[in-house]
Amino acid sequence: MEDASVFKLEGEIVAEGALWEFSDAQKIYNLPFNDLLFQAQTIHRAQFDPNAVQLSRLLSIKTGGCPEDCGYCSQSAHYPTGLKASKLMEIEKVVAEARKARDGGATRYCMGAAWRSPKDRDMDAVVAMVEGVRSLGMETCMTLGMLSPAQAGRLADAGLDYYNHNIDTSERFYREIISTRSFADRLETLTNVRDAGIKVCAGGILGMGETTDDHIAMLVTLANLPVPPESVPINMLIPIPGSKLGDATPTDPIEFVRAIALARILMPKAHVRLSAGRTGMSDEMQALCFFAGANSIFVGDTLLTADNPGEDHDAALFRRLGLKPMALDAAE
Ligand code: SAM
Ligand code: DTB
Ligand code: SF4
Repeated sequence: MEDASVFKLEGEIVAEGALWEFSDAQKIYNLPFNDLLFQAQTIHRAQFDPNAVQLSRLLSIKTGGCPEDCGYCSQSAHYPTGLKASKLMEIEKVVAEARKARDGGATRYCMGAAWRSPKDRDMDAVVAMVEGVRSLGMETCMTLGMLSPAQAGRLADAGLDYYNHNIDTSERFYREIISTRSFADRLETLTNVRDAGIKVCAGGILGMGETTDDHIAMLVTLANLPVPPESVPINMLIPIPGSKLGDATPTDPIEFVRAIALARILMPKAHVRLSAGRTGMSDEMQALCFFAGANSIFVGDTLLTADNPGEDHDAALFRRLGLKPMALDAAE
C-alpha cells in the first residue's frame, strides 16, 4: 500500500505525526471541490477497501433526564423536548439487544447513557454490559459522559474497545452550545480514556450555527491530539423541537461533504463515521460522503432517541452504490 500519511499541499509535505496548522487545513478544506474529493479518495484508498463500510449499532442504556444543557440534545433536562426519562437498562436486556444487532450484521455495539458522568454505583452494571457484549464477539463502545482515570481504568479492564466522547465543535463555539462543562473538560476525559488504553471515538456535530472555520478548527483539534482518534463520528444536527437548537439553520450539504473529506485527509487511518442525521440526507449526499472518505455508519431504525434510515433503506443504498459491510477483522 502506498503511504497516505504524506499529503502534498502546494508543494509542502505534512508527514504523519506532525501537527496540523489551521491555515494548512483551511487551504485543503477550501480547495476546488473536485480536487478536495480526489485527494480524500486517494488517501482513503491507500488505507481502506474503498467499498467497505463498518456497521455500528447504538443503544440508549439510560435515556433522558440529563443534567447537562447541551443545546442540541433531546435528553437534556434543561429543555422541554417531551422525551420520557428512563432508568439504566437491565444487563440481560442490553446483551439480548446486542445479539439481535450482531445477527443483523453490526460488528460494533455502542451503548450510550444520558449522564454527566457515571456514578461509581453504576460502574458494576456497565462493566457487566461490556463483558456480556464482548462475549458475543462484537466490538464494544460506550458513551457515558465524563470519566475519571479510575472509571476509565475499570472499563479498560472489562475489555471495552472504544469510548465515544465528542468535542462537538470548535473550542471557540463550544460555549455557545453547552454551559455546564467546558471544552477542556472534554479533552481531559479523552486523555483519561487514551491513558487507560481504550481506543478513542471522538467527533462532533455540524449544523449548529457554526462557521466553516469552526468545522476546520474542530477537525484540527482532533487530528492534533497526541494520538488521533481511531473513530471520528461526524453528525449532522437532528433539530430537536424544544431544544435550544430546534430551529438551527441546516448546514450546506456541500460544506458537510467538505468536512468529511478534511477529516479523512487529516486522520487517514480513522474510521470516519457518517453518524446522526442520515434521515435528512439524500442517497446522493450520502454517496458523496462515502466518496469523500466516510466508511462507517450507524445501522438500525433508531440512534439513541432519534430516527435513523433503517435496514431496508440502507440495504438498498448499499446495493445502489455497490458497498459492502466491513468485516470485523478489517475493521480493527
Ligand atoms: N451523555 C454522553 C455525552 O454527552 O458524551 C453520551 C451521549 S451523547 C447523546 C453523544 C453524542 O451524540 C453527543 O456528543 C453529540 O455529538 C451527539 N448528538 C446528540 N444529540 C444530537 C442531535 N440532536 N443531532 C446530532 N447529534 C447529536
Ligand atoms: C455520535 O457521535 N453520534 C451518536 C453516538 N456518537 C453516541 C449519537 C447520535 C445521537 C443522535 C440523537 C439521538 O438519537 O438522540
Ligand atoms: Fe446529556 Fe450527553 Fe445529551 Fe449532553 S449530549 S445532554 S451530556 S445526554
